Amino acid sequence: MTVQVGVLGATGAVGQRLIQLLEPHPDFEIAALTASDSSAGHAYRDVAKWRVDTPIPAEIAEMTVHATTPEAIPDDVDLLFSSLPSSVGAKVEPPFCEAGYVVSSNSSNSRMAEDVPLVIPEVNAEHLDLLEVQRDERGWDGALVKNPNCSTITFVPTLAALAAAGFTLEEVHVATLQAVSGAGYDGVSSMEIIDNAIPHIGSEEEKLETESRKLLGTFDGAELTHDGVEVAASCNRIPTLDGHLENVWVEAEEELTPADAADAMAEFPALDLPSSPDPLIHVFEDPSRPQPRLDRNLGDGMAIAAGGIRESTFGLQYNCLAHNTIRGAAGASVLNGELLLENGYL
Ligand code: 11C
Repeated sequence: MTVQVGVLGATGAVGQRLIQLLEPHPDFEIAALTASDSSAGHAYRDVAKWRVDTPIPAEIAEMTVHATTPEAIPDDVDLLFSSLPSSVGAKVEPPFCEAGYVVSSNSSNSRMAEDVPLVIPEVNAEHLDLLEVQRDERGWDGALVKNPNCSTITFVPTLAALAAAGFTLEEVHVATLQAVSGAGYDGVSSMEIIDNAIPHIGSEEEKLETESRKLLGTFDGAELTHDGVEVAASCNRIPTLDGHLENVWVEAEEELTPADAADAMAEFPALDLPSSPDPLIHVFEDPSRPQPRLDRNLGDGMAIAAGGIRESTFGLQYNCLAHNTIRGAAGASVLNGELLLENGYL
């Protein structure tokens, strides 16, 4: 069965990545594109300012862009991928859900709402059932599922691997070195930050600290309990194009050796979904890997890379990396779409 899908916010940096990933997708077919009112009514090629690294698909180029309202979406569309600015997402996503659409959203609004599943399928697929609570509470025929922030997605799978191997995580410190594409078009043009690093990125640190505990939490069928692990984050923008690199320190209740951690990460399973890479986590022995330019495209940009796993005075220390606009954003939403399909929500 092919599901007809739409992309909300199709002209932005993540919207373009969504089109790049969805156009050849085995289960999804792009049937609608939306953008701001000023782009509506125009051919996509005329308003997209296409910047991703493969050519704009010919059929997509000719599609007419719609305004971002439920009335503008063709009736046969069942699933919407949203990469809207969060202030816009907060206003327009609920009406789409009310109108019966299932929305897989990368936008940061509502990520921490208690009845909105925040999902990385390999980590907490079972949280998707929170949609039953959401539908009861909100009376929606549709549904809203979120993926986390790109820098959260980079390190949480490594923590989940340690937890799955039986380690009880007590405290985590994470320092990020984030690529400029995380800031969208403005970020890419800010490559003039070369010879510089900026030790502040909006509300990024809070997102890593809160989203990680929600993702690692447990859902008992009625209520979600956030994990008790303490997380402290420090976020930095550096002049790389794509790929967020992170330094992580973990303290566990049990003794956790570098060999235990490497095994846990290497063995953490992928899922049988089209966009879940196998292996999910590549573990490097070379302490100078992973690096953004060398390793961001592992698993077609959907894998996590880890390395430099060592003992530190604080506990275990390692580095990890993910492609921020693929695994961390567009690919994350597509993967959640695949999970929604597998679980009968479409
Ligand atoms: C950045 N992580 O690199 C941000 C971009 O919450 O989805 C993504 C913001 C978000 O600037």
